[in-house]
Amino acid sequence: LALAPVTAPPASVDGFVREFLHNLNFELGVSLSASSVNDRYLALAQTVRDYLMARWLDDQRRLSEIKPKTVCYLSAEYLLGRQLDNNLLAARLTDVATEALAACGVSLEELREIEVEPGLGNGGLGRLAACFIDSLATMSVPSIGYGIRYEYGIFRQTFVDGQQVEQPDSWLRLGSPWEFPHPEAAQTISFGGHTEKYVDDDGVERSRWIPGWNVLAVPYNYMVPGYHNGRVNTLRLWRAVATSSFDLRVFNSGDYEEAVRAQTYAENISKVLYPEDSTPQGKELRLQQQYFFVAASISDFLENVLGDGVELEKLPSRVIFQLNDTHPVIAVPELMRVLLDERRLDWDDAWAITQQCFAYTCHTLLPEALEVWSVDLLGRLLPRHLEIIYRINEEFLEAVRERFGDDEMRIRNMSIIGEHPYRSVRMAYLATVAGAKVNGVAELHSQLLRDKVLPDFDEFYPGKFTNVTNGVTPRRFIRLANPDLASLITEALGAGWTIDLERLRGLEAYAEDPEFRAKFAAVKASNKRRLSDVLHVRDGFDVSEDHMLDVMVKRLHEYKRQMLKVLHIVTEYEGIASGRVAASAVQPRTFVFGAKAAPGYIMAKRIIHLINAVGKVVNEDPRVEGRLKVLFPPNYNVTLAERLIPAADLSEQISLAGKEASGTGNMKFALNGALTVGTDDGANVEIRQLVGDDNFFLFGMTEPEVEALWAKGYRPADFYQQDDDLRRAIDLIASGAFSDGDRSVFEPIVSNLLYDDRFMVLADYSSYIAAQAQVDAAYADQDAWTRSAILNIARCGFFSSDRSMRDYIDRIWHTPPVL
Ligand code: DL6
Repeated sequence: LALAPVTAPPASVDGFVREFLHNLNFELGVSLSASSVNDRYLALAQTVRDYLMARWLDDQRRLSEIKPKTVCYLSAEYLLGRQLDNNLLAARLTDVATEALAACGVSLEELREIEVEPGLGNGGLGRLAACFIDSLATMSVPSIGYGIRYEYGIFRQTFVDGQQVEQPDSWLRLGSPWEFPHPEAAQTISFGGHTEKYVDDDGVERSRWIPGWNVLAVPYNYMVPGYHNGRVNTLRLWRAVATSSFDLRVFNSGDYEEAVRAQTYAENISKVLYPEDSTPQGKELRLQQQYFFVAASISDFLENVLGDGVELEKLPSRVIFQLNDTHPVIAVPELMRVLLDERRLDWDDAWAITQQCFAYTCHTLLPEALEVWSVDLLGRLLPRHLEIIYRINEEFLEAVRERFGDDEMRIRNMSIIGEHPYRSVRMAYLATVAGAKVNGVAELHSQLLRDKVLPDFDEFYPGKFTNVTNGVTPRRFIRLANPDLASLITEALGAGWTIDLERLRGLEAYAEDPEFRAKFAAVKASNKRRLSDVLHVRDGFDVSEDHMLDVMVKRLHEYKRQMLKVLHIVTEYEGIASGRVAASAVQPRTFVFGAKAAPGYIMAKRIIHLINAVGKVVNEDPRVEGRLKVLFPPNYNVTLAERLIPAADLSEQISLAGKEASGTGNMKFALNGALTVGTDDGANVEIRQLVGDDNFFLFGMTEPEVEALWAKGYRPADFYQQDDDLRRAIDLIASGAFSDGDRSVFEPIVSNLLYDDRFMVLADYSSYIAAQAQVDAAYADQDAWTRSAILNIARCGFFSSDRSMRDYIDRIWHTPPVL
């Protein structure tokens, strides 16, 4: 009996009802009639888990027997979004659950709405990781996602007088039914202390680390179900727990605060998601977080997944650790430390293995986002790792010298240790030296990475650099987010497109079919109504079906240029308010923003304030006759994205060329039939190539033009002087028109634009305004617009994260599916 396999409950309505009521009664301890909505949600989540459990356990057992090469995706962020619907869909349970709950008098819709999404990521990078693990499960690729179980995810954004105020995100407060804690499997993770030399039994001189303090890393496992393939992979997130919860002696002496200090210190490691995006601060806690989760993950893989008796030389045939940006790069010296100090390999063998076990994805081009750690801090927190990094660097620079001679400039430029403004470890360089492959996340980004960011490394390591263009999961971002569009596609093409997105090509023919276009337009209109309902309840906003829905949602960052969008809105408004343009001549538009600013990023917060201030004036001015509307729902997250994107007509992707590594929102919009107004940047370039110039509104300088203008000397004030519309828009902001006459409120924004403007908003303004005029003209022909929208969908199948995974497998991982 003990060996009987776990079986799933019967996938019938009756079976589901029984399981649901059992969980409600026996796991939550309430009767149906006395249960709260949260009780029912928790019981439902447990029921879905029960259906997935047999497959999960079976997959773990099979994989431990087969011992395939496994992708260990190391990422400090996973922006998962809500789990319930995704898991119901993957397990083909949506209909059964709907019926079963209805039979119990419970509305699935109501339960859906109370789920709190785990916001364990800042933006694109974290959401990409979530798309990737979905695709890996759907493609039956053996993989484990490793990360951190933050107690508080990305902050909840509220607006007070139009300004961002951050609230803690206590996502665990009402229970967290999707996780499986395993305190018994905790790993001990060490920090601090010192190293010492010793001679081992074979007479070999070695180093060892005598750590100063430890914490426990407790694994929390999450199911990652594949779509309709019965596969369930694992996401393993680590929580920090103090080794001894408090010092009883101190506690007994009455000093409670001191007694729990060590506990608090240790547990802070997984307390909060670092709220920075792109501009890492040199905070000790962040380095602790990084080392904490990679050390636990490597140890977990070696001890629990790899299994006994595997020769370490064979490690590269069993694992590839994919480094999601520089955050997990401290894993490189950690694997070296384990191989050298714990497994007693010699340096050359350990290094040969390590170099085959890692690959590195870079997600940025901004120099300030390339992470460095001061040697002081690293040496204090991880002294043995610093020694190892020094030796890696020594040997690397020796090889560079051998190849290029004593070119000191080159040596200084390539050294993993930087000297200015302080001695530091350049994590991107370490990852590049150690990684078997290095990839950028869109064609243009990968090219610029090779040509501009790491050119010496590209020369030194021919063939190491490659590109894998990002992708998004069609399950969450089409099937779940846009069910009516999904049905329409299935009606036209059959069901296979969800796992073979290139099949969307078949829609090209339908773009020419007036009946299909009418159906598509009806879906868009209904998505706008649905969005309006959501925003009405959430924020008291209404969205009119007759308005073009023009959406810019992404983190607030100057390089992404929300400011350019604001100038467009102010230009449109100023035209009407001054009487130069009749309100009736303007295409009715609702502009929607969604954006969080990093709490310490003052300029980004000012821009949020300005957007809200402009919105207030525009929305309340009767001269506008309601034809322009600005909505800025607070707390943009995955859940809101799933409502906004399907309703959008126009997708704003307007970063300065050469700054956005890829973008993934741009792909989600195009796949939901929004047309893009965008620069030649990131994955926009590939979107435009695929959808064609006629179905994309291109504007702005190209990356070489940006460079040329910088080289020549960029003077934003010249653009202000020479363009009447631009001058009027900036003057209106400067006049206090959006700040109750107080000119000082937005003065820092105005002077930044006029005298600095690092991201060249003013230089691209006129081209952007011209593109927006084309957008207006195109939207006037609704049928032609709809045709373009359908063509966007038809031609964007390339942007499935399944394709990204295939590219990683072919170019980097070499980890075939295990069916
Ligand atoms: O690759 C995912 C995503 C890209 O789509 C964005 O273009 C890029 O800005 C973002 N990068 C980061 C960088 N963080 N750090 N370091 O979030 O990655």
